[in-house]
Amino acid sequence: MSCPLHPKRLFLCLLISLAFFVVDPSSQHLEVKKKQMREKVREMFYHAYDNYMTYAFPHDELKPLTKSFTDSLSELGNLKLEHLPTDYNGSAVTLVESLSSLAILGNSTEFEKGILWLSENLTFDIDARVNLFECNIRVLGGLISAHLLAIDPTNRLIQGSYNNQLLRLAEDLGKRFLPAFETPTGLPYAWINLKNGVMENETTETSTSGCGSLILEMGSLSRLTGDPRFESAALRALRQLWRMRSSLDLLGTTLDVVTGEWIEYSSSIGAGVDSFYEYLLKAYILFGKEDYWRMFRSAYMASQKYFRHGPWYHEANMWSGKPTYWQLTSLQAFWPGLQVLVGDIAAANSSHREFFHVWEKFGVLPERYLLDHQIIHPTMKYYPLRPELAESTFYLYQATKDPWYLDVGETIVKSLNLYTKVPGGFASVRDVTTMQLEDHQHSFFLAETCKYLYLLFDDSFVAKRNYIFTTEGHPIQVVSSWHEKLPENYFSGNWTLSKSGSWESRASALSLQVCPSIALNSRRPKQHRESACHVPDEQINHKCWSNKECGVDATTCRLRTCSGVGYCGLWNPL
Ligand code: DMJ
Repeated sequence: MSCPLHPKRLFLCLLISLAFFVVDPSSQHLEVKKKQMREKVREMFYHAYDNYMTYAFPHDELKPLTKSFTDSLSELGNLKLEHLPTDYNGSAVTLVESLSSLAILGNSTEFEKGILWLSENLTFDIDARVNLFECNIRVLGGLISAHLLAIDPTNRLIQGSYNNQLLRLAEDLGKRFLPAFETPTGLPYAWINLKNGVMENETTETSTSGCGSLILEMGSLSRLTGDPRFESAALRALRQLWRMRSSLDLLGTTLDVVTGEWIEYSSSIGAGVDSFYEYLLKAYILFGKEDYWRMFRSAYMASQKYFRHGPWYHEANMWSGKPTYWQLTSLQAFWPGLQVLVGDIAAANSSHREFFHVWEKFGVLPERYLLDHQIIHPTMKYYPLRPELAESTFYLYQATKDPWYLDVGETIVKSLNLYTKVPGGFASVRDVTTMQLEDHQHSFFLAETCKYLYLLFDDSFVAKRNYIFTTEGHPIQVVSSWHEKLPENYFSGNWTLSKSGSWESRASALSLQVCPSIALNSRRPKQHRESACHVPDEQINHKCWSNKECGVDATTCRLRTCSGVGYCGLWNPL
């Protein structure tokens, strides 16, 4: 500001300048609240972590009610403990899953201690049948992410020397995955024995998410090791899956990896499919391959057309598009977070409100809620400490900075402490109508639930760096050298990508920056753009009679149109 030295003007200038330094009491209040909340979440994380380390480590997961352990990595393969080698002590899954959270909390001592222990003790040479998807997102993803955090100089997490021990463990595990992909279709078996490969008479049934959500971890492993086999196996499976889509661009939920036939035709954004969508978009962000975006765009459009009913998403038959099941599943609550990455903030906001409404109704989110009857599913009444609502809340707060999302986070924190905290950790809820507990603290509570809640109240980690989060909440750095071809405009640091031409304004929330369009505006002041911080839809519930009611999409700046069934969306292909 320039202040010419005339006394009257000088006084005015002083007043104006002072105003800049007066702290807005509401923002001060917000900062105090954020600080209190992040301390509460920190306490939650350490309550879960310390109990795990005391009563369960080096086994996989904690049983918080009996203060004992479970070896879930192999239990996930339905093996009873007596089938495991007698000297088997677990694979410390919760420790592997906790490393990236420890890094975000800035606990370099525990992070480094964990790495040392794993590098000296962790082995995958065990006769255990494990679920490929779970082992990939939890163990491979956890190791790769911690490796990237360890070598990122901005984190200063390692005091001594780090010799890529985690990457070597990841490479060993990745190699043990490869036999699963040796099928006529290239689609991987759902189960693999880490020591012996695919077992005799192994089931050939798997899920869409099971074979379509491997590319982030296996692609990163290839980029880091220079061994292309991991990425090409995961990519081949993804492409095969995409070839199996219906003419409506929908995929079923389960399939046969040998015949390549669909088993379950009902399609959704929830269980069995969820992370397939997530990985198409995030693979595009991470690897910059146009193919991923093309697949994602078609799949996303189809999801909006066939599943969406206002803020809700029901299931539909992949061939006919006709609704099958009208149910909300708690896994679907990740969807608004994904929509933030797409830039579809208005849609994200309206769905998120509905999930939160159900959370408030029960105190936590039940696994299934029947939308047509507005009642809880008779048997799936559990809440295993899932992270999805906290995850979406974090993304929406990043995109809008609307303090209402902090209140949502506070409600989630209160519920978790009220209903699930026990002296030995945090226990899953068996029945949300009675709040009866179950003796299990899943590792994703540390990898995701606590992490997203913490990031909601302290975004310094994401503000300074450009990371995407895997479906298990493990951060992977977005680096331009991994991009197939560099975007035409690459704003280092702040932007994942930005292109000219018809795609140009789809920079945005992809890099988790706030108000991206405003920043873009300042570079090209004459160009009109909507900001992701404003919800541009005229129709907040997205219902419409004509195109002109639908407004402009926040981040893509493309015109929304009214669909045949009366909902605004990005229906027109680019
Ligand atoms: C996590 O293991 C992952 O997010 C996965 O994709 C599905 N959801 C669970 C936790 O609910």
